[in-house]
Amino acid sequence: MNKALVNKVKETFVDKFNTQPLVVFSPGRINIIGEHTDYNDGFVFPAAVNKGIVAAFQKNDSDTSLAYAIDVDDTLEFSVDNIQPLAKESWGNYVLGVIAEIQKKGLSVGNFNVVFSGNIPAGSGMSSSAALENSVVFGLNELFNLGLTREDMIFISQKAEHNYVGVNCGIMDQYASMFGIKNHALLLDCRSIEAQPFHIDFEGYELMLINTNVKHSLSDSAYNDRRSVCESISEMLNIKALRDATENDLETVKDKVTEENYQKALFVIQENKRAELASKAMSDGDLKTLGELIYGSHHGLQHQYKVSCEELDYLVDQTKENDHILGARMMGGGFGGCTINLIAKSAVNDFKTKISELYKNKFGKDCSIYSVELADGTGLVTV
Ligand code: GAF
Repeated sequence: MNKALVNKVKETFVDKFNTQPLVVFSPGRINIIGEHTDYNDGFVFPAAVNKGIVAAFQKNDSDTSLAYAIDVDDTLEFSVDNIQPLAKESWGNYVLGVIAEIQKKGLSVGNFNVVFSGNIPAGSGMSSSAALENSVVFGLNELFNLGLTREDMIFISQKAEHNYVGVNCGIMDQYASMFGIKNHALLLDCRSIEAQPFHIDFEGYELMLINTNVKHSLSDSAYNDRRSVCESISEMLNIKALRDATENDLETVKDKVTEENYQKALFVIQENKRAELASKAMSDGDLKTLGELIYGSHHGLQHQYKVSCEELDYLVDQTKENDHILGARMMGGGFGGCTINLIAKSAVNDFKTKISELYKNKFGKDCSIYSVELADGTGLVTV
């Protein structure tokens, strides 16, 4: 977490509202492997990072709430007694959606003021949305003593995203952001919502993100389409989710689905397996195998699930001839955002220079490169 960010949010709150706030930090996440498996009840391997959203809250005993987003310099005014969705793509839907979902549980919140700012690069695929939702539900839970558990909170955040933002996301992002553990990644079973923490120490290697700095606009609708395809094939197979299917099971409906959709379901089944194998490789300290699985994940996301894009594929392709990089793939929902790379620490500087130049020459724009630190999940900021 970034102290300057916390101070900025706190000071802005005090300037605006003349009272001391309760401050929450909620992190973004990376995902080592297991992409588009969460809404198929499968395995994912995310970790919370030290970039996120800081939110400062206080009750205001009035009939209006004010939410101010420093980063877009925009204020939203509303009453908790009349929560309605805003136009699509309004940042306020993340806030209002959480309030609506809290109210659906029969819990009541009063009016309040909140100020937000964050340092997760927009569109990077590091889930600023889950961080924002979690910061709101966590802050309101504290402020109004709602008695929600962390598990309750992640499902509230997820439903806010479904019902107010319009993305039928799985639970990975909200889970990682809420339950992150410093220096650990979490092998999460998205059916049981149980996770096994893995201490991440790759010795001479590290995880590096490269942001394409693009976000292609079809991402939300394509995401929901992919989810529907998975659900309809599960229904055909008479199972709860694709997590329950083997490749042989899928063969039995091959002639009832298009080749494209067959490949998508096959990807999910294979990606789920890769996530499990990755945890084994990590337990064995077998980074070579981990890297191969990561490349396999990208190949499937690009050619079978079809959620990659030219910029992501280019960044991954450039790593393939580099002996110091064991694996690279697109991360998150797709159509832009970051690649995640397993790279030798000794090679980071040279590769950064090289890839920055290549990317700029190819696409006429800069990529951004971040080293990640794995962090604790959502919590109160006490300093
Ligand atoms: C997005 C979603 F929000 C997650 O639930 C997950 O499905 C991910 O895309 C793909 O793995 O981040």
